[in-house]
Amino acid sequence: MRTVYNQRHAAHAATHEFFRGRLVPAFEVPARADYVLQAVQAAQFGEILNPVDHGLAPLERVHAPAYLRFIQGAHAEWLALGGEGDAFPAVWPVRSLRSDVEPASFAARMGLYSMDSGTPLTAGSWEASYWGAQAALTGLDLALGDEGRAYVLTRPPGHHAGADFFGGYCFINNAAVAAQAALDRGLSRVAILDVDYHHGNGTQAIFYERSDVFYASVHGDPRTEYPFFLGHADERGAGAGLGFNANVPLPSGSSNEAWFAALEEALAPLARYAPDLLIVSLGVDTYAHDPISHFKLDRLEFGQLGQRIAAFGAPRTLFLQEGGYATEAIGHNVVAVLRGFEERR
Ligand code: OKP
Ligand code: ZN
Repeated sequence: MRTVYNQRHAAHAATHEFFRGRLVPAFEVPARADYVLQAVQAAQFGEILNPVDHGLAPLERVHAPAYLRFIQGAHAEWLALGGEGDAFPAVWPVRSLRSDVEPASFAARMGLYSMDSGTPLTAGSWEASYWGAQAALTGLDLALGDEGRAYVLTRPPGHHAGADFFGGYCFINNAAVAAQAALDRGLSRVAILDVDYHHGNGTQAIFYERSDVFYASVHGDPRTEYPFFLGHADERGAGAGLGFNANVPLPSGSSNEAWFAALEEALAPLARYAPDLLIVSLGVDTYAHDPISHFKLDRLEFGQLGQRIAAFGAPRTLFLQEGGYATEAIGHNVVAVLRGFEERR
């Protein structure tokens, strides 16, 4: 299986993030991708390719153009106003406030276009995220070709980013961009299996009222885990999308047995859906020693996950890197998934 590596990822390098009202060292750091690259190289899975530029149009199929323009220029605006270092939002248009009018104030637009203060907007956030989406589109090219599969090594992650907001370390929703591009190239059914510890609220929201993309996720229960305000089991889609969304939340600290049972619950409706393409939002923050998450998967279980995805038997499979914060272990965990997949397919 070939890898597409977003070599511009390091342009997004936050030193700190807000946590419990304090700035703490950032978890989502460039070293994450460096470790995965080393592990993928050592595993000799095959060629490692650079992303091919597919332009802005495929991003605009998912994200509001005004949002993309904002992210593109936001850090320069922040500096021009005398801001130093990374930019953070501090005010949000919650219930009863209007979000249909774009304010002139930069601080207000930061809030309009975000969901949390835990996501530093850096000088290189746009560059890294733009090329991350290009990497996803290049991976899609491979998955739609003869090989039928690819792994996209990128950061920052994407699954929390909505059509017009950033958050949860995410700016551009790579899985959504790839899914929409696949439909635009003539596929009719795309499934997204999100195995990151955190619910992919952005991906779910983007496709919630549609039947052409089925979103299924196993994740930490939002009653206690980020992103808190989405990811409950009763969210099954709406309108034309009713029945095309499946959430399997699990309590923090759940056993591996419970996790694999939940995976089966998520895979069952996906199997009935019989997608032309399976996109895997591959977060490995389900790892037992992840510093911000609370499941218990380890090398053995990551291998079993890869095997199970292979046994699912989608005609095409695209793995996209999402979370995973036990920096030195991420590479080994990703390789375990990909190796399990390759063995079984
Ligand atoms: C992104 B992805 C920890 C607070 C948690 C948000 C977590 C985003 C996870 N300091 N902040 O789903 O792995
Ligand atoms: Zn996560």
